[in-house]
Amino acid sequence: MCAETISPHRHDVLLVIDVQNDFCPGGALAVPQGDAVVPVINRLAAGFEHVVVTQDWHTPGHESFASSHPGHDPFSEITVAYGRQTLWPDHCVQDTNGAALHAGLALPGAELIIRKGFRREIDSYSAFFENDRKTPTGLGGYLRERGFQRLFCVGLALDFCVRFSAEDARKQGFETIVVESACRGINLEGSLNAALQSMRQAGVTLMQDAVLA
Ligand code: VGL
Ligand code: ZN
Repeated sequence: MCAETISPHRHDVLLVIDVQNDFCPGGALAVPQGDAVVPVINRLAAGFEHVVVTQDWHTPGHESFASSHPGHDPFSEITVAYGRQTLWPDHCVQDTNGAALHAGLALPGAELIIRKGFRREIDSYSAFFENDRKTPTGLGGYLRERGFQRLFCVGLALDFCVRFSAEDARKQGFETIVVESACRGINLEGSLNAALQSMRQAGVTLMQDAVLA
């Protein structure tokens, strides 16, 4: 893997997406090697003045859970009010251990934790807009008001929450970089390749690996 050197400056933010127990091995919606991102993110975070964290934060009985739709299996799709929605195993239920950030994350200076997916009827992959693509989380306004210009996105899962967050960040006018070595994907029916292609098309910069200068 070819590592690029980065020197974060004061208008840069490291956006750490959904590094939660349920997305790590042993969790309810485990991403293969999900926990491998933890030391990579910790190393990167040490070089950033500004770190923002997201947390998937669902109600019990959330609409995105297969268990809320009798007869439908996890990883199948249904149509809901806002369009197609993949159904997931119950995960990241508010205030449970599965929803907690991975204990190995060392982000003492994180300035904001933004929670998403907390409305029972709407899922939210993106850190900016929920899956109806209309309901804002407020993150765009926060980042603009703070004068940030460039976002480095890392975390889980590369083909869902990282992808949609990065694409929305770009649409919101932020220069957006995804560091792949600090992400892992679920890869549901080719979703990993689709995500990489879609992010490139959206103007997101993909870095295979990054080390601090
Ligand atoms: C995620 C599926 C469901 C993610 C969250 O963090 O990528 N994926 N909820
Ligand atoms: Zn979720």
